[in-house]
Amino acid sequence: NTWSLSPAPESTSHIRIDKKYDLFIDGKFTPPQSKKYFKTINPATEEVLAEIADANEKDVDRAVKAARKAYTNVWSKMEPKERAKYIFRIARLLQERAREFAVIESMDGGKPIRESRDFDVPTAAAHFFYHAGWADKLEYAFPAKKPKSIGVVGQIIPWNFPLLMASWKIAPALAAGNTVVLKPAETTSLTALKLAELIRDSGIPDGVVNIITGAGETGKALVEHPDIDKIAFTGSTAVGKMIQRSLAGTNKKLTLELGGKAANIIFEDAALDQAVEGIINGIFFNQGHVCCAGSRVFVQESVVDAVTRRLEHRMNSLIIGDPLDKNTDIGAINSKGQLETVNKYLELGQKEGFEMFQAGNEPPKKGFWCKPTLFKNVAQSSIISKEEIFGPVLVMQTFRTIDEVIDKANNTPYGLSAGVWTDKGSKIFNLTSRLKAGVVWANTFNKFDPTSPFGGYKESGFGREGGIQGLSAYLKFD
Ligand code: TXE
Repeated sequence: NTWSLSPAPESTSHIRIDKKYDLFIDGKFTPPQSKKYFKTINPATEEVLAEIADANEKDVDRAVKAARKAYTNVWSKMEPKERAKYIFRIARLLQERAREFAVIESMDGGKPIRESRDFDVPTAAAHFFYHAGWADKLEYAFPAKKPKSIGVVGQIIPWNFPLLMASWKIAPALAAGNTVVLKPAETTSLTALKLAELIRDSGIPDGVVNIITGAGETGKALVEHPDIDKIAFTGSTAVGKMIQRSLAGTNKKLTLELGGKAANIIFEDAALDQAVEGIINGIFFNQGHVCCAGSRVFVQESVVDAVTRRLEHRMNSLIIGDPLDKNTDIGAINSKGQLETVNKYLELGQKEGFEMFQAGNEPPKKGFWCKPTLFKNVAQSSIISKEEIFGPVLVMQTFRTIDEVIDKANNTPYGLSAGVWTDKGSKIFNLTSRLKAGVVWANTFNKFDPTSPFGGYKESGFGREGGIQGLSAYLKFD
């Protein structure tokens, strides 16, 4: 990993989490006019970590006004190379404070420290570095198109990659010359608020980035605010559709990154041990709280026994437990509500009559946990093979021919990602052009890079994040 970090600390005693967090508006932390706060808990222990301000419509209005003022008076007038310096500084500060961010991300969201330390935080820093580079080169990125900033951007993000999603949203918006009001998800606001502190420390002008906290009502107020020029949303397909409906008839721009039900396809000629690692990474990374998770595995009939044997063996070695333990593979489910959703699908899968295999050690008594789960020989028509579960639950199906597996893989309302495991390059090219997915990984899975655009088709949304395509979503060309 190019952005490698020092190991996570054994003790978390020097990690500062305040008792109470206010809203970050116009460069300062300010109490909510609502006077309300809600609690954020550690899903691995159920302990309260902090109280978080619950922004109401007036608070949203204050944040949008601050962003507008900063856009008009400062940010849109600033030399692009100056803007670049601030984005670069944010990246550097994030690298310097990487340990703190990794620990808090794992405490607030439940993900294993190995993942927050080696993936979330370094990839977030990489996004700021990458976009700092674009800020003064927009005319080279879009020759003859006269790129211009859009204005004030409202951004709403989910709880599965809180810091990383904040960086995917904020970095390109700033590089393109916009100002931002961002709302993190209510169960995981802490690293976004820590990022607010860091952004303030970068010296960026007040009001360029505003971070407001709250639940769906706060998000709704942001979407509906008349002085927002663009909304960027990552979250559930249901809320994405609501936002799309509420913006109909307005001039606001919109990009949506929604759910998925990705196919991970294993051919008989694949290196099976590697493919099994790819299946494990595809579905158990971040407890399966991943929009592009390889939640449907398709195994060619001739190798189904060999793959199942290896997969079960590998699943048995996974360690569930304390997210701050460096040996942990499967951390806590993000919230009680999400655990209930996942459990509902486990019951449904068994009721539908499919054989269920669960592995791993007994999880701790307190907290929200789900053992890594495999449903075998699942029918195409079943609910568990159709709906996004968003937990560590894998659904296995079989196939004989390429055409059959393409039909099955595309038989979903989603179209975010897919994986192909084979020794034959020709098969890879055949599949990548015929699978209706925004990203297709070959002999790997869940690989992300700021230079590569990410996004979906169909009910997985529209617009791209990352690369030149992601940058263009924050520009206008008229
Ligand atoms: O998502 P929501 P939830 C899927 C996943 C999961 C399900 C429900 O299947 O089980 O969605 O998760 C804000 N106007 N994904 O209910 O509600 C909310 O505060 C504006 C897939 O937690 O979509 C949060 O900041 N904003 C997904 C953000 O939307 C609103 C990631 C996402 O929460 C709003 C998350 C409203 N009316 C869940 N209501 C992915 N694609 O990665 C809520 N929000």
